[in-house]
Amino acid sequence: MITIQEHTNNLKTHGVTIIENAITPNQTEIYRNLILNYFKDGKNRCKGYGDGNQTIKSDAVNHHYFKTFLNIFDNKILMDVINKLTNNTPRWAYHSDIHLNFNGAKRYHSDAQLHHIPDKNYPIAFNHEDYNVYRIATYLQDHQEDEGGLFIFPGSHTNPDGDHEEYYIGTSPGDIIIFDTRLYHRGGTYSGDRCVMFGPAVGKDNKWTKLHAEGAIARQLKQNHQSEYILQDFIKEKLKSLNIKFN
Ligand SMILES: O=C(O)CCC(=O)C(=O)O
Repeated sequence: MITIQEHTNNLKTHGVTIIENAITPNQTEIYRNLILNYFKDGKNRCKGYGDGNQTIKSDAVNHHYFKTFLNIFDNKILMDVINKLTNNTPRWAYHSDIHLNFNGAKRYHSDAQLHHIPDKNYPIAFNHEDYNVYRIATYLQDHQEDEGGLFIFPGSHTNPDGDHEEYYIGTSPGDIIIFDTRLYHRGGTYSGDRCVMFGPAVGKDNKWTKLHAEGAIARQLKQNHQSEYILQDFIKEKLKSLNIKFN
């Protein structure tokens, strides 16, 4: 079994680590069905993304329907890794997305969110050594034998201009990927229904995580056609119980 120290070393060096079998098969199936039902029969399209017909839900864990996704934080290894990465000062980064067969992320990109802050002109691939925000992703079907999982350039989170070799992460359902939001990554292709929870994100309690949150909120409001961001009480309760700051 990988130790907490090894997980954090992986994240520092490669920008990614995987917690295997973190979610039970039963729970994985429940999550997958939640996503399939949410988008079933043309429902709940994302109005503020692309052609307005995409099957993504931005800021999804802040939506009552998806609230059980927060149970991933009951995994002790996940929280131990987060606490170690953030020197026990985890801060909520207000950033989560749910996807079904989403094709908008097939090209390499980083998930830095600062460029979404209006009028600040941060570059798209923002990088700073204290920008330590991590996303927690889970693919809800088996990608061990295909290329439907996540492709990354290991090390690109700290050295975006380096010569990196592509690496494929083919997870089993129930595995959790933690990655540095600066890491260059892209989604793979899959012939079946591809259900993905991408995010939520948590960072160190510093100004970069606050700016990440500001950018993520601006993007999500736009995509959800909302004018005011409201963090739901069920999230606040959960974050308090986990000692994750959000104010
Ligand atoms: O579709 C995927 O597997 C990756 C999604 C992604 O990279 C993103 O939403 O930033």
